[in-house]
Amino acid sequence: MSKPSPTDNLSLADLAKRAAKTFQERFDRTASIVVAAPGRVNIIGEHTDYNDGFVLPMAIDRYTVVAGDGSDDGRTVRAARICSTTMDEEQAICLAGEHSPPLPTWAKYIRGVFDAAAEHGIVPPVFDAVIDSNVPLGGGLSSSAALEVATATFLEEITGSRLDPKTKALVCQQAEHQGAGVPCGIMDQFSSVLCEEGHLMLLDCRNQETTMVPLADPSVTVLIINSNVKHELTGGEYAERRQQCEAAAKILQVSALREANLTDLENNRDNLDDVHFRRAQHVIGEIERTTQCAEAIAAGEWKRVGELMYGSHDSLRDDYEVSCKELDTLVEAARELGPEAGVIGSRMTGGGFGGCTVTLVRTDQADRIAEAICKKYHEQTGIEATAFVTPPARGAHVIKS
Ligand code: GAF
Repeated sequence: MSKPSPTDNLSLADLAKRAAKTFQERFDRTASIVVAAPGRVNIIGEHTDYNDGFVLPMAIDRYTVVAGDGSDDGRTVRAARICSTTMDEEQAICLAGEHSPPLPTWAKYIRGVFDAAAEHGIVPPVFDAVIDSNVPLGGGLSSSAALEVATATFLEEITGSRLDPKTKALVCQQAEHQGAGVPCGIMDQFSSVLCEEGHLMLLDCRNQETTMVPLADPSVTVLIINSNVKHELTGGEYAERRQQCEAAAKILQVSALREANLTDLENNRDNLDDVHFRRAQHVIGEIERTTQCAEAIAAGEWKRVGELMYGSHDSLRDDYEVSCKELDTLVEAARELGPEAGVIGSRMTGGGFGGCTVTLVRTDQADRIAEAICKKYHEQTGIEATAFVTPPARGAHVIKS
């Protein structure tokens, strides 16, 4: 594996211990509550969630941990003191009402969860907390969803009030909308809350029903490779894609692209411009690929899984235009190695414009494959990629209470 970051190999137990120790050092008492929420990787079903489609993510064994304790130090402003080790920063975040001066982004996500949870009657007492994480930041592995869901799990624990898991995920999605101003779909927060160890989660984003798909073949492993680039572009690309999908759905006279099929699209070729046609073609095709891929994984039809993953990547690159040269380089390196070298399939994962690829590989070849892809990537781009393998991990949970 190439260049692990210092926290890459940290187990959840060690991460939790580290957060609790930092809490003790900073606040001079024991953390009474420790909770964790994972990042996610999406195996297939990209940019389908906000089109009422299917997605097939799993939780990764990289977590955000919150260690904290209620505080009765009589502070006059009702604010939580929160120390982020990842950001190396501490903020007093008001539990409600106006906050001045403006908060940094990571704290806005937390404040967003306070606000959204309050709408469901969950209002915490004043508390102190430390946040620690080994979810790579900005890598398309949902570090922000992990932060939101860990915060919501902490609020549940400190108040003793439980949210229904789907409501909890929606509370966290609302926090993301407010915190980052990105009109994201439901995949990331649902994954962090609901995913189960050993399973992929087929999520129907129309009715929010989940089907757990076991990833039970020990000879198959999930390899994540971080391109270590994040193209900022104008920042509005995600919202623009979403608007284009809505406009295409309108022209096709359906409430969401989930309701259309490729024949409807073909019949409307003259009514859609090239861009809207291609955006809709990606989404409609991707929704179909996702359910097919879940079936192929359950049946152990790995050749088919590979075809669907490459099909997804090509469509994201050509029709949806959310890939980039670095992600394409990683996927092409995997594709060139092929099944003889133990590669099942590969694609970009997450929103795009940088971040990670997900590659299904034969377990006994994982190290060699990661090394070969990272080497090729470095030769072609001059950038060091970072690779790790992960089993499908457990969703948000309480470690100590
Ligand atoms: C981001 C969003 F947050 C998700 O909702 C999803 O749309 C994804 O991009 C693309 O599949 O992670």
